[in-house]
Amino acid sequence: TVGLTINDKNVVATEDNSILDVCKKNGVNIPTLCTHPDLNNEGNCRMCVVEVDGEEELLASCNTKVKDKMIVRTETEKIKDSRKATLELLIANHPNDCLTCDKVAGDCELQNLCYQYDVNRKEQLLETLPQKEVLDLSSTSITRDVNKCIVCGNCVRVCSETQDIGIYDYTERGHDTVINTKEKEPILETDCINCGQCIKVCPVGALVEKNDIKRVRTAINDPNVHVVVQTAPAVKHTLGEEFGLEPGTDVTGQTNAALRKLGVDKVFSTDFTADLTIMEEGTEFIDRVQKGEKLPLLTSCSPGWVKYVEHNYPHLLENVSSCKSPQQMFGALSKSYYAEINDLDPQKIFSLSIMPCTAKKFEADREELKVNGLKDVDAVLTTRELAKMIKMEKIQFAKLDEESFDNFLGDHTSAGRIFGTTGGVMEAALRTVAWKLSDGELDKIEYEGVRGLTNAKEAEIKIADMKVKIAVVHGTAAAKELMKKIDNGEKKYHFVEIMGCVGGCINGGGAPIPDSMETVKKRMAGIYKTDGSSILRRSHENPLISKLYDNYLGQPGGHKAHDLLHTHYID
Ligand code: HC0
Repeated sequence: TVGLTINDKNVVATEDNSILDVCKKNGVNIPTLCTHPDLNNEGNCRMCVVEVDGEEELLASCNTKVKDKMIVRTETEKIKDSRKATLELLIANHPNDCLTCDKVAGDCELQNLCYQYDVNRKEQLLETLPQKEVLDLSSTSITRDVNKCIVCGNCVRVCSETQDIGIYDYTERGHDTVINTKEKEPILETDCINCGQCIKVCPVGALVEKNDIKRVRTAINDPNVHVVVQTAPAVKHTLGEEFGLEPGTDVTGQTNAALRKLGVDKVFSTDFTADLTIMEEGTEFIDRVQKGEKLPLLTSCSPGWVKYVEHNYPHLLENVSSCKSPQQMFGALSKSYYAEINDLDPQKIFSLSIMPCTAKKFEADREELKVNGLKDVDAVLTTRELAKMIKMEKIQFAKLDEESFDNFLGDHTSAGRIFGTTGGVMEAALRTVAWKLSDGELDKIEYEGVRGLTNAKEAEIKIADMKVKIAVVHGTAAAKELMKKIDNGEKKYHFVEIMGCVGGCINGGGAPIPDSMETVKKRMAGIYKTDGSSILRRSHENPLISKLYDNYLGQPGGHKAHDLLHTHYID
């Protein structure tokens, strides 16, 4: 350990820590634009400079290690002037469109720091610089405006290090350095899987989700359109963060109430069709095991992951479950089962979904998921977009009385809820598959081995006279490692759950920001807390699902279920 002083206060630290880390641990705030708790530091932004006795120049605290007897100051006039100058340079190159920027005020770190350091663009006699690039609107999930980029490098690192995809890179040199896609092509033409992790680490509005609020408003305000909404499992444990509640807090009831206040006609839940997915995917799994074909079965509910397979392992697409994701199953049922029961014209139903995921916008747009020419889901809003709408309507979210779901497509078991975290789909499937294969004898509920944030989890589970080999991975970097081994025969499994984002949907690209793995752990704990206190914890126990099969679908895996709930990816 070493002893040093920070702003005249003695502190103790270990030598391998940066000044920034030690300051943070001791409650000393240092502004940064290019650091993120889940990423390595590159020291690009120069906002975190500090004064160290004996050093002439200011030092970047993020990549300067502490030393014994160091004397550090974090907020002198010299430092403030330097930070202000850095900010002035950044905003001289930055579009002046804060009024209409999709990065919400308060979420834009650049704007926050300009307030803090009293940087006023009007005082500057700087010419408006020519626009460097046009807005990239090619992706259905991500909007990219190079003009707003401050070259912090966070998107480069998250895409290459965390996700191991790497569509972004630094281009040009010196003052002209910008971040662009590697071949400077539109996002749509890259290997982007739409996961949106780059949006979450962008400190400004250079990367945002494609804004679908206007389309949703238009539908809600049209008296001839019937708007039904589904909310994803992870949304129910993250939306509260936008209104000051602890990560993980279960806000299902308040979310239902807020959506009704926003004017949607019926409020339902993706957790319901997550239960349905288990019935369909469980049946598919048992069938493949009995026939010994297309194993391992790979889950299909994460659209970022499905896209990743299409790009990298097209020859393994057959292994991907034919089940549509719960989002799409819900959409398909809203325009068939729900429409029939309520004597509604499917053409007049607007199926809206609230997702923690930017890739869900892409999924909803896929041609091969249409039924009778109709899209299952008409619009997808991220958790952040829903929060924006709630704030714009001045709804006091945290004070709302809890409300329940509407009938038919809402109530669910907590097996559907745990889908929102890595390992959840597998655990929910095991709860039902074990019960089915053992003729109701095996009623194990909690499978600890598939839980947690370990990159790759695997287990061998004895069900009746079978040993089922399973694996769970999350984040495409870990998926890449596992897929290599599956592809070359080094690893053999029966069933593999893969989610495109580290931690699963609770860390989706549409989740509240800022967040980090620490936040993700709390969100995960919230989901398991709700699961632990639920009465119905296995998908096959959902009475609404039994009713759906009895009155409409017939058998799991049957003809009608196939038409509505299954697909074949044809990239
Ligand atoms: Fe997920 Fe889903 S669990 S992908 O993360 O399977 O986005 O929350 O809604 O569809 O249910 C996201 C979350 C979903 C779907 C479900 C699955």
